[in-house]
Amino acid sequence: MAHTETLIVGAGLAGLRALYALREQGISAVVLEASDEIGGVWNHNRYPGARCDVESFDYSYSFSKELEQEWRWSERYPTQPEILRYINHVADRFDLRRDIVLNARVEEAVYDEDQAVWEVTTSEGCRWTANTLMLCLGQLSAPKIPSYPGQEDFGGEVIVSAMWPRRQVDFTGKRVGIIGTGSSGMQMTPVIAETAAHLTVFQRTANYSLPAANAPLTDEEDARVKANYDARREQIRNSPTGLGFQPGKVKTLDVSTEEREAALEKSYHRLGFGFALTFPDILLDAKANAVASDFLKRKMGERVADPELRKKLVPNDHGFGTRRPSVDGGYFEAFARDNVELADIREHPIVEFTPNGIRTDEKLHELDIVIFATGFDALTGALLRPRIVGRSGQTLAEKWADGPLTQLGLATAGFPNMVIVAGPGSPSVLSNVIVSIEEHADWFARMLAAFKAQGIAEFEATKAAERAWTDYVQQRARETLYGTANSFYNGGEVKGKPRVFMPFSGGVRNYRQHLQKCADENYSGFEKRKTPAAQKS
Ligand code: NA7
Repeated sequence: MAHTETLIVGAGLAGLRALYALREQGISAVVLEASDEIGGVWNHNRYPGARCDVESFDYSYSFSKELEQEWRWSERYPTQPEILRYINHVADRFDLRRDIVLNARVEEAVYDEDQAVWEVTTSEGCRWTANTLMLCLGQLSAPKIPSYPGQEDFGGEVIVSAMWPRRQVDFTGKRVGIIGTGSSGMQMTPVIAETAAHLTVFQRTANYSLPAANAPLTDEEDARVKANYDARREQIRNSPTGLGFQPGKVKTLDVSTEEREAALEKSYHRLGFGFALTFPDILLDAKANAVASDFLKRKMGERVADPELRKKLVPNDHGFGTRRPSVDGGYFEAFARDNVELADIREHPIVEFTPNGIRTDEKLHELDIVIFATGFDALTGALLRPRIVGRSGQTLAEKWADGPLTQLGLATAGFPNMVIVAGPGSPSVLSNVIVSIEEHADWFARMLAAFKAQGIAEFEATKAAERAWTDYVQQRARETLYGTANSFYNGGEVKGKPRVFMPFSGGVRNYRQHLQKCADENYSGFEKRKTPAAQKS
């Protein structure tokens, strides 16, 4: 059985960054990665058209000035292959691979209360012990895969967007069906439409989307951003959602109709997600939200010529931003092609798969390939996949049966010496996640170094602190409009999942202040013990 001070689970953007941060603080660490490659979701989501909907300059690490200056992004919104290249470059440049173990899926982690160590077993039967367990498992990484009657009899191929095969999938001459119209479905639709003989998009809920306005990055733009990168990073760290622009300060209804329209028009063409921050109350006030929603519905409608199709493709059941919107590159325009068809499965639900395709209650859609772009068991899904056993044999799944409980999104009582990077209770999915990742990685590294220096053998979130923070997360969410929709933010889209709002909606800047206060108070909300609690009793 091998031992390290900290076992990091997951070699995605979070795991790599955590490894770097721990090394900087002189703490040994090993990363266990289930896949045979690093990269996390950027390794698995290889579907055509996959790209990040946060700008490349902002969706990148800030810890190294040299890296920041050296790396040259080619487009405004980076593609999946480019991000994966970046991640691999970082791993090489900072010599991270020597502490990464691939093909090591963590099946079980059990806390030994007497020794204050975690005992971890991988699917290959390898065993590790560590003083601290750091979960870097991703917030949108456990795919949600529906199962339909007759699915096993389908004669074609079924592909899950988030588990895309490494081989080239050739759509030429194929009849393809995509189930799901979130970011993944919307990104792949125009790309697959170009080569498929026929494409059917199965839509349950129409989604808001903004045009990506993607473009190659010119040398001038690259130089301009790199000359002022520090200021941009500072702006990001002090922003609501971790994006590199100044959010609007004046409320929606405090400006004239013309000014409002002009401001929305400007951000619509330039900001992608940032559109939500054109005015500060778009996600807080129903009237303000209606203004932004109506604007977008009009814009989306203008992209669809056919009036019947327009009615179906434009959302009518939720306000903009209450579910995650998309940033697309030609999604609506794709439906103007002869080979692209929309199947409204809210109106005509899927009844079954047949050997030849998918039958709705209206007709049989004959298909050769079906793609599930059906999203993820968000925030808690990946954390609950391994069997994690804390004090007194309690599993994390048992502890979180009614929803996640965390002290500041960092840790949960009853699971000493275990921390979570960018999980529930942190801004995670409501922010540019790499900002939250870096914040957590550095913060945890400093905390572990401080505890090491203080001779702390065991630290544990207190029940009072996690109750207070979880209530605060709910309170902040109630101040927003997020509660008006079922979404992966609140578990509303997974059957049987507790209906609890999970991410912290108070913003990146505000969250950072809470983290700082906690650290300044020598990590308040955590019990710190030089001797493990079990040894005392
Ligand atoms: P999302 O945004 O969760 O979208 C999933 C889509 O799949 C959405 O349209 C769902 O419809 C649909 N869905 C889910 N389950 C079903 C079933 N059973 N039947 C039909 N349709 C279904 O996931 P994405 O992968 O697109 O994007 C997630 C994030 O990953 C994205 O925000 C980026 O950060 C990367 P619904 O809306 O629930 O009716």
